[in-house]
Amino acid sequence: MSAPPETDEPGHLTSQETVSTSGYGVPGYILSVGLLIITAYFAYELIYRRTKGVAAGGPRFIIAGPSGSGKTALFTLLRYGKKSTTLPSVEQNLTTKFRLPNLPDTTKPFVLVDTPGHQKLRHGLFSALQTAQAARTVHGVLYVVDASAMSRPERLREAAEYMYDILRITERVRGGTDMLVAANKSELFTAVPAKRLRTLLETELYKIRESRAKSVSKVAADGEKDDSDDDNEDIVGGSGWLGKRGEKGSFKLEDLETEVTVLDGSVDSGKIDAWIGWMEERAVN
Ligand SMILES: Nc1nc2c(ncn2[C@@H]2O[C@H](COP(=O)(O)OP(=O)(O)OP(=O)(O)O)[C@@H](O)[C@H]2O)c(=O)[nH]1
Ligand SMILES: [Mg+2]
Repeated sequence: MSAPPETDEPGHLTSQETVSTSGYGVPGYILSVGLLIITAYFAYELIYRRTKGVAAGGPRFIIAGPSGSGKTALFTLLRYGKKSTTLPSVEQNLTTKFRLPNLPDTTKPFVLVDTPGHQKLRHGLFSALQTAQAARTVHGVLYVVDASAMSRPERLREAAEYMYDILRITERVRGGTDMLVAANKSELFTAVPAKRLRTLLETELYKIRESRAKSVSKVAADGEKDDSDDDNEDIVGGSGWLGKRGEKGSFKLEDLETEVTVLDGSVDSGKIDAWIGWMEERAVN
């Protein structure tokens, strides 16, 4: 193999030197960088979508609420237009083909997610909501409660506790994420009407905030934990303050960034028009 022609003349470059100083041709170098960028992009997309669970991306509504309130029954009615018997859910139901009846056919379908209400299975909702908020793909949360059970203190407390945890997340984004409290089973004579339910929930949310704040102060006083870094706490069971700091004496949902609407309805009686209207208003905004 013969060596490339060389020259001692300063400033004189051989044809090889003008092409490359590293052993790669210029087009090859550009190609390598291009390939690297493309590979990195696809790797990022793959990992991001997998880990963040946004593979089924797009605007979405998320159904949450205590167990037995009628979430899966509502999901089935919204998605398939019919009632069906349900079992307590152990995992999420998700459709990417949810259409709202009064929106034009040209509107892209929405993602509708139904989450299990059992206390031990709620982490899925918390992470799905946080992910959707981060990706700005959530139109609203439908918080379904069994209105016929809301005159029972322990059931009301459970509904308010879970709602409190969700509101702590919806409050994290500017303007909040809208929430519909769907007061289901309103056809039953024991059902608490929407207006009254709103007041009951506010009173209960206030009590929860007080008791969580008290337990944090106690722990802090015992020297186990400093409550100054409230925002970094775990949401679930955390002490996180809901509403304006320093607000005492009462709790009003209207003071939150999150717009909370309470509306009666009944999946069993097919009385869900008001809830659909609420979704349609948010879907076009
Ligand atoms: N009376 C009455 N019963 C209803 C209504 N909607 C749902 N139910 C019943 O409530 C029960 C629970 O409904 P589900 O949809 O399984 O409840 P869920 O909220 O999905 O419960 P989890 O999956 O355990 O979180 C079922 O027996 C439903 O038939 C309603 O409007 N009125
Ligand atoms: Mg269910």
